[in-house]
Amino acid sequence: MSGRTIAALAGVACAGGALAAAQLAAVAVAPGSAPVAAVGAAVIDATPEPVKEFAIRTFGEHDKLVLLIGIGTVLLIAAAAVGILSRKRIAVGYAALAVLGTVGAAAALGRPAADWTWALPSLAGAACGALVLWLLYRRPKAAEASAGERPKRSPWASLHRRPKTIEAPVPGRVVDRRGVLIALTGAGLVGVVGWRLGGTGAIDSARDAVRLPEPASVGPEGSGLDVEGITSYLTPNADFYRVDTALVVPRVFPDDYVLRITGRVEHPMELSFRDLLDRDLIEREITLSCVSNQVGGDLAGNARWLGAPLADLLAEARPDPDADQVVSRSSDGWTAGTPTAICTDGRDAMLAVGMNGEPLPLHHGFPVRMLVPGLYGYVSATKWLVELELSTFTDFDPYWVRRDWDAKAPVKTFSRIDTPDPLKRVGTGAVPVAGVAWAQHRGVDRVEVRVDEGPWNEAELAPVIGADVWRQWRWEWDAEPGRHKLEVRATDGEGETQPQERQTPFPDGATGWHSVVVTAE
Ligand SMILES: Nc1nc2c(c(=O)[nH]1)N[C@H]1C(S)=C(S)[C@@H](COP(=O)(O)O)O[C@H]1N2
Ligand SMILES: [Mo]
Repeated sequence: MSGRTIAALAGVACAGGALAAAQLAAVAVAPGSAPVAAVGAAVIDATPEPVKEFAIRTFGEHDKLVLLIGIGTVLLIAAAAVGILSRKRIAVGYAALAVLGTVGAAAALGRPAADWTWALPSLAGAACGALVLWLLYRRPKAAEASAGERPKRSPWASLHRRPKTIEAPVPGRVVDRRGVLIALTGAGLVGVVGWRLGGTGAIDSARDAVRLPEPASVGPEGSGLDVEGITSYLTPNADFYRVDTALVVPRVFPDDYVLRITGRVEHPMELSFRDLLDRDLIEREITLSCVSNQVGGDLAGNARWLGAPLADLLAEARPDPDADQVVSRSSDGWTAGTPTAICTDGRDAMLAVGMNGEPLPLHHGFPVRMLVPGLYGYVSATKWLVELELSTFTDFDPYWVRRDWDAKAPVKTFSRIDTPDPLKRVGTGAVPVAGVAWAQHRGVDRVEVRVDEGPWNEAELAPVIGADVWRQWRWEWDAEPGRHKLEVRATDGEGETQPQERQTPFPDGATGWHSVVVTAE
């Protein structure tokens, strides 16, 4: 290995040592305070809207993984370059670590849930990185300044006795080859320990220990159509789409849980998790969908939710008459704003604790999330919910509204072809065409399919249990040989037909008919 490569690896070892130490320190402070997590979260918050849309469109639910890989790659390249430069000027290495520590600490302090201790992991990490740098890079003695010479003493010498060979000399410092190996291994080990200790073990056990009470009121059970390839009527928890800004999943322990009802209310309240479970809970099937869903997209799911009715809680808190917005706040500071009038108009708005018979999964808001049928998730479905603040639409802009998304976003009527697959070859004759359609809180009354822009054909619909759930549909197509375009459109319970005109998800939800092209032969 050339001296350059060793120096590059030494740079990576310093950065790795810094990040691993910080990861370990973050176990004691908070998972979100680790520098990569904090910087990643800050990047998510600062990303301009078009880039964010691009990321969701391109990477879907893997957007966070892609971000982490991106940050990791940038760090790796920068660390290698700094490692090489540090041979000539060691100050470059110390300066780079100082920048890493400062940026990490600043990003962590900027998180909504942060207190001053959140700066510590980044600072401790930078200090450890500096120590590794000091240990690895040393000034060669004049006598060693030719290749193959052995150093007399290095800082490592106190840790392991045998002298080691040094790299071809460059003016400046030389890097201890074996020290690099030790430092890389050490950083890896500390990183793994930090990662494991910071894992979800404790919160998983807390979730396993939750016993959900029986609901006081049980809603009807819907059912689906039996067609191969159609979206299942109820979405299993493991398959339910996930959208949020949380790079590190918030860990909210039921034992410490407090929900605060604050702001423009006559009677501010605090409820424990137990207080919520002890209320008369309702269980309802509700379809949740995301405003970022594209035509034909799958950012929607249907589950049986168990929760405390929101309207009753608000009634107890007695909102001021002018408090037209309920701001719901998550433990990581994310906010949504929902019209008070909609929360209290009789629909099944709830603070959910259960999803398909289980406590909420971690990724879906454990232990408590909000749900309001008929509204997109970003204006209603706050996960890891810790506060309801009665406010007004003039006084407060929640997270996505500050980023120019619409403040009041009812779900748009939507229909999707699940089968046949686009561009797939099908047989001729009877081919089932099927999918789902939704228009939460207005309901789906009709779904129509057409072939090659011919006349519309009415599809068969699954039995309806209410306006808040999606409906599966099915139509039997008599396919003739050749390439064909299939299109679908739905009509909601108010008689409005889904518009053909294509609109992007920004700022209040996509529109347009979904189509697939298939070849029959
Ligand atoms: N705390 C928090 N809650 C949140 C979000 C978020 O970013 N943070 N995203 C919202 C959005 S945009 C949607 S579409 C739904 C998605 O809920 P799910 O991940 O359970 O499907 O959660 C909502 N609740
Ligand atoms: Mo969303």
